[in-house]
Amino acid sequence: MIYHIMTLFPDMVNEAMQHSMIGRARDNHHIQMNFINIRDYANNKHHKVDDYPYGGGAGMVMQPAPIYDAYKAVERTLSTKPRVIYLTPQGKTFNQKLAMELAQEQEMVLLCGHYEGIDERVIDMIVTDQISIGDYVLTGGELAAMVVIDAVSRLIPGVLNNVSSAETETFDKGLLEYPQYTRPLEFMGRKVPDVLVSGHHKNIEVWRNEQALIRTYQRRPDLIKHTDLSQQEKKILDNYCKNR
Ligand code: 6GU
Repeated sequence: MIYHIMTLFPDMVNEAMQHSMIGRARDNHHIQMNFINIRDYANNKHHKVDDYPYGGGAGMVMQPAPIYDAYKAVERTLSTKPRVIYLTPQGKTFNQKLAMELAQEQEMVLLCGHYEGIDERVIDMIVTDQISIGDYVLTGGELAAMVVIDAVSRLIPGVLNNVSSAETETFDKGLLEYPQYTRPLEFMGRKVPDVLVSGHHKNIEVWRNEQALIRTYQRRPDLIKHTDLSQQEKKILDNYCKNR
């Protein structure tokens, strides 16, 4: 996967994405990041890329020309038209399903806006997808681009050392994860649940499925569609509710 990141703050993204799994994925060439500094495409000697909004109002708006020229410079290096993702609170809310869809691409362009936004005309001309990472407002698209890159990259084969963990985790089955424990067996008087040290693999699996279901029911009832539950799962939740 090649991410072409169009931004006024390439160092912010580059430096943040040098650590842990994503840093290793870059070192191993499972993913590649190409930074395009939009300011390099400013056509004036002060390298100004924003101006006052027509019609008035607070803040500044990013001008269309530098963004258009920056995009065309990327496009010229590619043989096919990539998806061009504009990170904006006006976009479609990002989720695991969209991450899985984007992980199928060979490359993508991520456009990070700043100030009050980007001139609508260049959005109409080059953008294919608009994505928001949630219902709150950030100062720029860079953090959102990093969220998308992180969530997509971990789905690319070879990026996680554990092949199956990307598949079995939270949201794949539409449920939250079961609780995890490691050594010591007892911490400040609190013991690890007996079943996990029983060595009985079937019982462990049953217990984990129950925990995942109950936890989702407690914390994110919106994720549970009762029609999708098996008879067995309905029984687990009924039991849990009765014994509370
Ligand atoms: Cl993608 N950008 C900005 N600036 N704020 C956001 C966002 C994106 N998603 C949520 N808030």
